[in-house]
Amino acid sequence: MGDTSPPQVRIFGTVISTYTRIVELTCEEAGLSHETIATAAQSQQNRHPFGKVPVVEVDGLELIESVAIAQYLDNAHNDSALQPTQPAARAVMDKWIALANNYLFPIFENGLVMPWIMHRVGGFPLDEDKVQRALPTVSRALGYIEGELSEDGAWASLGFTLADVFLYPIVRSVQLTPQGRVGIEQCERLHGWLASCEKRPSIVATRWESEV
Ligand SMILES: N[C@@H](CCC(=O)N[C@@H](CS)C(=O)NCC(=O)O)C(=O)O
Repeated sequence: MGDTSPPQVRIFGTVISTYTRIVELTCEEAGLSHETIATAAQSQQNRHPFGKVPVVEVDGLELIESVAIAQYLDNAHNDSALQPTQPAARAVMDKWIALANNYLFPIFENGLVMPWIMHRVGGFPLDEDKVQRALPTVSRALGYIEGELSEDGAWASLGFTLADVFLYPIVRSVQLTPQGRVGIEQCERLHGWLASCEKRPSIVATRWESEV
């Protein structure tokens, strides 16, 4: 008989959201049942003070901000298995999560990913000018990641950690655009890392509808 108990983690977010997937991925890695309740970021239903998703309910807590959410789930329910204990390794992981959130996501999302989502999902004409303007910065960011992976393996040298959990949905959404796919094909290490992640059950279980 199937498990009829309610999901332990309730995720309020948009279904094609990068950060909603980051939390879903963490749940899968921790073996936690979860459900995503479709909630638009800038809606009255959304309880994030700055209109972002996801917002999460778990263990009687309401949590916001994906770093806090992912760390809580891993610490409370997964023996912190996604976070290195050695301080230097931990600093590498934290650095890549910060780079992902503060620089990579805004660069990729604003100039490339969102124009394509607005076009493909929203049915609006593609903002070609915006995409073209963003491409040099997107290329530089991809080149930086590739350089770091080539030099010493960067976050990927740590095994699968929360850095992978954050970086995968962010980079994968770039790969799902035509320009991003071409750019990533030129980055051998980054391309290889994405391919290796794709075999992981948590990644398979959280695929976006557009990927299937
Ligand atoms: N700092 C937030 C960022 C979350 C975020 O940017 N979510 C995006 C969706 S992937 C969002 O809510 N965008 C809507 C908006 O900015 O209006 C976190 O870590 O949870």
